[in-house]
Amino acid sequence: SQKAQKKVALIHAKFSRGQGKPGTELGPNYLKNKFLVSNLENLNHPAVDYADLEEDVPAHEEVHYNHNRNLLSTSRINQKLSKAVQNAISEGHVPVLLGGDHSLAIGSVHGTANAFSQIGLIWVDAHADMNTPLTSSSGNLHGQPLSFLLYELDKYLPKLEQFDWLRPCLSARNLVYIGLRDLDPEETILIEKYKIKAFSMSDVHRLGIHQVMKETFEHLTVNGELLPLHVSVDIDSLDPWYAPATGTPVLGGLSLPELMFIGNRVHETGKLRTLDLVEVNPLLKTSDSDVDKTVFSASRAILSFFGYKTLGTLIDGHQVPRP
Ligand code: EXY
Ligand code: MN
Ligand code: MN
Ligand code: MN
Repeated sequence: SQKAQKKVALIHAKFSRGQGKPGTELGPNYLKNKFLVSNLENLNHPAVDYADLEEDVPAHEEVHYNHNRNLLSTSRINQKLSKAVQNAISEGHVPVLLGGDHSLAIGSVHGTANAFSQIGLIWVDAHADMNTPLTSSSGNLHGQPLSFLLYELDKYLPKLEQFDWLRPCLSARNLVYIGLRDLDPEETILIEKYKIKAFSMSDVHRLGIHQVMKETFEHLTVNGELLPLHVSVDIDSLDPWYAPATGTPVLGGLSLPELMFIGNRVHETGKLRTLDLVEVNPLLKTSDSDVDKTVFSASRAILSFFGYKTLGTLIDGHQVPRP
């Protein structure tokens, strides 16, 4: 039998105020399904319900900054989330964030970064999520989490007293993007200026996903050792064929097998410390099969990071019966 492996600490992160479309707060209830839980068990990574976080600021108390909405609730819930992630890690678990919109990465990455001396962050997304409150045209905080997290971007952030608790915690050097295909002009400037490792969809096609992962791990290796990894998966990294029920779908994305390849390679390194799966919105559908497809893809994506392979799983003690 295999040696005991880390438990998965499921954090139900019911975020939706980082963007404008109701429904992402329902994501966790769909993502925690029987298929996910029973397969995690088979993979020797049993799941525990670790925390359940909701945005609880009444609408009339919400604070906005220019056109950027919901700073108070987003700050408060992320502060709680950061603590939950740090606690789960200190108890020896791997936190898995069931989102929720991508503004949850503020607390999630902050928690992981504060649990280790240095981490590597792999951001799998159609978008760069690197706007600041001054560059964002939408005013949605889910398009901005990295500007709150990176040391290098601190000087571009206006002073926001709601986020007094938050200090930048990650060097641009330790970030790798995979799947990019829809960037705002200032995001492209920042990626260029700080020489951020970014594999766009064209790079995925040019190199193949195998080479992309090889270069990703080389980039995140320091003094001969791969850094502890936080992987933030936006479901819109997938082509909308695989994940239609999401707020900002972009054609021309990753296939599910490519995303599962990313997950399998990360699992093989043994370095995964936190995983986010964000932006599933079960209300954004033209039919029920849109939700089914999206949840199917999201569940398999999560499982791939814990060793789920398309060839199947060897279950402890299972034998082929003989007559
Ligand atoms: N760049 C656009 C914005 O800042 O509004 C779109 C961002 C979409 C964010 C999704 C979660 O990745
Ligand atoms: Mn996205
Ligand atoms: Mn995103
Ligand atoms: Mn494992």
